[in-house]
Amino acid sequence: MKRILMTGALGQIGTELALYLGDIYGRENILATNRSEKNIEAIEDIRFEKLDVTDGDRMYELVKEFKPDTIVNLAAILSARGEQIPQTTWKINVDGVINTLEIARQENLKVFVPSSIAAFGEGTPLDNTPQTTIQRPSTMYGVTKVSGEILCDYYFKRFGVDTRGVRYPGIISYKTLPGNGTTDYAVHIYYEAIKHKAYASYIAEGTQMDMLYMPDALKAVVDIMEADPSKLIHRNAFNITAMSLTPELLDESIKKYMPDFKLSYDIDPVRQAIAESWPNSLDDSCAREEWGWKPEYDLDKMTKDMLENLEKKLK
Ligand code: AKB
Repeated sequence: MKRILMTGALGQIGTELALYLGDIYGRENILATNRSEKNIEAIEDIRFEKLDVTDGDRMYELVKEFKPDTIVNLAAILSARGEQIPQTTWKINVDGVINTLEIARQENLKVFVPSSIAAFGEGTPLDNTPQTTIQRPSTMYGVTKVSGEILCDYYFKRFGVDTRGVRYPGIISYKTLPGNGTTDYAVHIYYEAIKHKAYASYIAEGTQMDMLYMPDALKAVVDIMEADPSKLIHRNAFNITAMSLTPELLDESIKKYMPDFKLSYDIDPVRQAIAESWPNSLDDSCAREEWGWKPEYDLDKMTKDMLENLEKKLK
């Protein structure tokens, strides 16, 4: 991976990944694209072009001109927003992957497409969820993520396109807010801790979901893309996780640094039902064995870093 075109580059992961990849491969070797220009200042001097991933012609034009060797396709509508606009979610999340894969096939490019814990659902074993298991998601976002996983496998097996990817759990970060998913509460709790020393969680006590701190999510992209292909048995949709969290575990951790923090509950039934259909904890041993996945941040290390950085950002 030397020259990279990113889609969805102004979202929660994209803004940080653009700068991270720019530091490693050179900022002139990154082309950040996004449907809107909102948040453009977050990617500093990285080149930006407007791109709606459902427009394959425009994507191809940009590839012809920029000549990347890799496309990182992050453009996606997340789980909670996806339930409000399911048809648009299908178009953006699946057409974006198909357009990426078709162009990669024609131009011999590598591809990174992230999947999600949302790709699991009814019938999936929820504890220590295996790499390969039943996938019957209950959200449109989840349906599109399973489709993306299968499409990436198909393009690798049928056409030899070098596709790779991980299943992201909830990602916690302080630079750009997530775009209306189910795991967002685990980000909001830190913002509200700094602003009001209190948070009302829309996810119920005892609800477990996997999470990852942003620096580990970024490193995963480079590690999987640079991994020795002869060691990859799975290639796409590797389970990765750093911690399985509940609202009360976050509360306990925040209280270590802010003893007067107060957690309460105001449950959102839609997001609660989605959370209950997702794994409690993932088995990420395939990622560990095949390309050395090993997260650096645990809950308390992440909490300390989040609170310190949000204190600087919000005060
Ligand atoms: C969401 O909550 O929708 C996302 C995800 C887990 O993919 N953060």
